[in-house]
Amino acid sequence: MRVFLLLLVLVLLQLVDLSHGQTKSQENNTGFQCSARGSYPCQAYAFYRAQSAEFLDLASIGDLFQVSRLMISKPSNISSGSVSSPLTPNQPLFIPLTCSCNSINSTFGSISYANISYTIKPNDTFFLVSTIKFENLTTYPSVEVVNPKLIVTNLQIGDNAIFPIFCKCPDNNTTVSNTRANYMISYVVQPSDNLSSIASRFGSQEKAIASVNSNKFNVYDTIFVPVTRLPVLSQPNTSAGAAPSPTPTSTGSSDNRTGTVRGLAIGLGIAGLLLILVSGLWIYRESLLKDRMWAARDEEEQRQKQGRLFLGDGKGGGKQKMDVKLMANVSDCLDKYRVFGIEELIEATDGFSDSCLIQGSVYKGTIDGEIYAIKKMKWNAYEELKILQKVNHGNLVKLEGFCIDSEEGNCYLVYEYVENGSLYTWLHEEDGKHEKLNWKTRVRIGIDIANGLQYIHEHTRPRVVHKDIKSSNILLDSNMRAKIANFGLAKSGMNAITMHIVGTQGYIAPEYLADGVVSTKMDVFSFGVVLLELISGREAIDEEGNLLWMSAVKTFEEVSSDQEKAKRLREWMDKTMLRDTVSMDSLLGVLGIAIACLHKEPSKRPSIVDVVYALCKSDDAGFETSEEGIGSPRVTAR
Ligand SMILES: *[C@@H]1O[C@H](CO)[C@@H](O)[C@H](O)[C@H]1NC(C)=O
Ligand SMILES: *[C@@H]1O[C@H](CO)[C@@H](O)[C@H](O)[C@H]1NC(C)=O
Ligand SMILES: *[C@@H]1O[C@H](CO)[C@@H](O)[C@H](O)[C@H]1NC(C)=O
Ligand SMILES: *[C@@H]1O[C@H](CO)[C@@H](O)[C@H](O)[C@H]1NC(C)=O
Ligand SMILES: *[C@@H]1O[C@H](CO)[C@@H](O)[C@H](O)[C@H]1NC(C)=O
Ligand SMILES: *[C@@H]1O[C@H](CO)[C@@H](O)[C@H](O)[C@H]1NC(C)=O
Ligand SMILES: *[C@@H]1O[C@H](CO)[C@@H](O)[C@H](O)[C@H]1NC(C)=O
Ligand SMILES: *[C@@H]1O[C@H](CO)[C@@H](O)[C@H](O)[C@H]1NC(C)=O
Ligand SMILES: *[C@@H]1O[C@H](CO)[C@@H](O)[C@H](O)[C@H]1NC(C)=O
Ligand SMILES: CC(=O)N[C@H]1CO[C@H](CO)[C@@H](O)[C@@H]1O
Repeated sequence: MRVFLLLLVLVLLQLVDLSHGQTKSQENNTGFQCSARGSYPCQAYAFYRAQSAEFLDLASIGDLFQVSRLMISKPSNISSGSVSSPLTPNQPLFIPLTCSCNSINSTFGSISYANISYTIKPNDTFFLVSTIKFENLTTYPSVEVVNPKLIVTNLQIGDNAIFPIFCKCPDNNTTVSNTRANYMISYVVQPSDNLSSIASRFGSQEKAIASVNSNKFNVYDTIFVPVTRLPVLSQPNTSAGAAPSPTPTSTGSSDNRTGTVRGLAIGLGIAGLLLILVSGLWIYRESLLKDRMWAARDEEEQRQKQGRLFLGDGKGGGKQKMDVKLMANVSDCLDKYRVFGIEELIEATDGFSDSCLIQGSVYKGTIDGEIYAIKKMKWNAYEELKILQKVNHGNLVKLEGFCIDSEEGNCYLVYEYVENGSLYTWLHEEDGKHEKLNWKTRVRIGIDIANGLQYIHEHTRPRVVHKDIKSSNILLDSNMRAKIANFGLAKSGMNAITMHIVGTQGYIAPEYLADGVVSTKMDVFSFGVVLLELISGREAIDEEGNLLWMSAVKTFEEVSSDQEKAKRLREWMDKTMLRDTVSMDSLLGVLGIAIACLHKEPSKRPSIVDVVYALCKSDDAGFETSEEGIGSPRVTAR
């Protein structure tokens, strides 16, 4: 070990030496400064190559960047038929990003990036995730800057970190061939590149690239390529190679002063990298050793902690009846979430006063200036906690922490506060506060819910079934993007049979009601009902107890002529949407999807993957609605 330490010191010394050199390498890049005036946020794109085996399909890359497969396939010139096919190594992709200018603190200033949240997995370090999974589209020093609360050397599996994917927004002065640039592509310089090859690959100009990047850049630096429109990538099957097609170069004088990739710099970069790798490994090894040593102790301590939590301050002596096992389970989550004190929550919610009540047993509370939604439960929070700690997706409501009040025997889950409340109130409450949603927004909401479901059905192991999808469990944020809430009934594991039927009348799939069969297809069914609510503006079950889905099936099932169907739909739909122009094709498309989801036979219902795909497609202007509506991204064939 001593020898190793000595080596490390030598290595560090050398590192210091290197960083005194002239080249500022990407490894030392904490991010790109921005000023929030005007152009932020904007639509941007990252150029990404499908590389490691883990990321050879659009679904896993989509999960990594928190976008749907279609949002990648469209700008990347991948036909919609092959979104499910595996990608070939080195296949080029454009990943859409929402680029914003984020203030770090007053001394540090603001840097521009796209927020990508990422859950730490075994063996992850900021360095490895930045350089391998995100392929150097960010750097670990920048990850450290935007995650001041995480300790680099002590990352826990399940921690949430923001990976700031570098991006930049063009301003009025950013031009390519005297035309204002519409997008900036974040691009990581490869060893074989030079400025002119990059410019021609993306249909930009050397001068334009030089004007928005610092004077020198090295291999594996992220640079920004301004373009007036996204170039068309040529995908493996349509042409010979995996390289993007060089789009015709715009004319423009080259500016050789800048942008030379220097061999020396590469050498230094790689040496530095190796050194950091070695020290990273060492730190990892150390922490591993430590972990083992502490594991036994921790266990003991945890047990004691549980005891303490359970017993409260000792006054609650009579509460031993509470489920000890449950408490033991909850303690698994202690280190992943903020544990709130009951006093904190009481203060935040004005003593759980009615004025803070959102709905049911959910209260709105402000803690340290942040607003949270606080759900009060009896001791049955464990299932929800267990499931929520596995999931992390923009279309699922995020759990921030919890609190256990042993005095009262209550458990509180503390969630992110979602500003605009539930979809149910927007659709069904006539309080004058809620403007009627237009069709475009409704379709977007449908796609968001489907994306959230796709995540829990397809990308969690074991799969999670929500079991209680309904409009009151769909929350809308300030941009009217939907998030699925309330995992209180959710189940992990598939095809279980339950005796104990739970769920909400009007949304429950028939096979579950009849036989208690739990499968992802029951969520698909309930989702179909939510689509019907979006189309019709009616409630899932009316005052006389008529089920919406039955009414829809009866109205539309037998009709084969499109004309007749359209006629009935015009009768049936939410008429408030007629204030805007609504595409009948789009309505019919979504109705068709809803009806398919409601098939009595679960195996005949589409999977949520098919639903996501069909929904995006059924929308005429699929591209615009499935994207953040900034600018109008277009894939232009030249
Ligand atoms: C980063 O680069 C700057 C200048 O290029 C240098 O002064 C600084 O020491 C470097 N920082 C690190 C952590 O290497
Ligand atoms: C990709 O773009 C090329 C034109 O460069 C076009 O011929 C081809 O059909 C496109 N491929 C797909 C899958 O859209
Ligand atoms: C990104 O995260 C920062 C804080 O972490 C927040 O201030 C900012 O609004 C977020 N931006 C987007 C586009 O979500
Ligand atoms: C993490 O690293 C250990 C040891 O290097 C290895 O055995 C294990 O398979 C790795 N785990 C994952 C998930 O890659
Ligand atoms: C990222 O950069 C490092 C050097 O800093 C390099 O070793 C690594 O291969 C790069 N990753 C990718 C995916 O190109
Ligand atoms: C501002 O942020 C930087 C980067 O995280 C940090 O080094 C610095 O200490 C912070 N300054 C203050 C005043 O918080
Ligand atoms: C950019 O130009 C547009 C219109 O041409 C103008 O409205 C906007 O204020 C300009 N922004 C800046 C930062 O100059
Ligand atoms: C644009 O360029 C003009 C002159 O070239 C300069 O005065 C102005 O500050 C620039 N604006 C921005 C937003 O960079
Ligand atoms: C840039 O690279 C291309 C091939 O990748 C080569 O043909 C060209 O000569 C290079 N230009 C310079 C200035 O090195
Ligand atoms: C349409 C087309 O060109 N398809 C080809 C895609 O690539 C496979 C394997 O390389 C060929 O077999 C297909 O014909």
